[in-house]
Amino acid sequence: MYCASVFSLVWIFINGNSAGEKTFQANGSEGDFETSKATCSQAGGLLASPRNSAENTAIHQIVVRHNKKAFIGINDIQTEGTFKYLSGEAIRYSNWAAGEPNNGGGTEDCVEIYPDGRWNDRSCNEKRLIICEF
Ligand code: 289
Ligand code: CA
Repeated sequence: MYCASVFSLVWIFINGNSAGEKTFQANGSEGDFETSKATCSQAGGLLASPRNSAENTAIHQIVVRHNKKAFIGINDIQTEGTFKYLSGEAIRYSNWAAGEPNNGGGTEDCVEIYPDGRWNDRSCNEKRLIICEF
């Protein structure tokens, strides 16, 4: 038990990215939006949900490290054009790429973060790097 706790702390220290109270982590695995949410939940966390630029930068750095786009915990599944966190709270911070969100093809209800840190609305069925926050 003690070894496992020390290992996790060392692992977080080496691989995690912190912003304020949050630590963001990825282990390289990928999944669609539902799988990403479930994976983070099973790990005792939440799909990474940036609420300010410091948190977005921490997530962005993980995307660059893995060279893989990632879903964030924001979507407009319930009401087209109204983006909300997983809690149902409407977002107040955003970092959309130019021209986004565009609901391309009429089916883009999830949000991916690009290697430049900007956001794009994208189909929830794509597979993306899973980044969790703790
Ligand atoms: O299927 C459309 C997506 O691949 C993306 O294509 C372009 O990058 C832009 O139109 C994006 O908005 C879109 O999500
Ligand atoms: Ca889009």
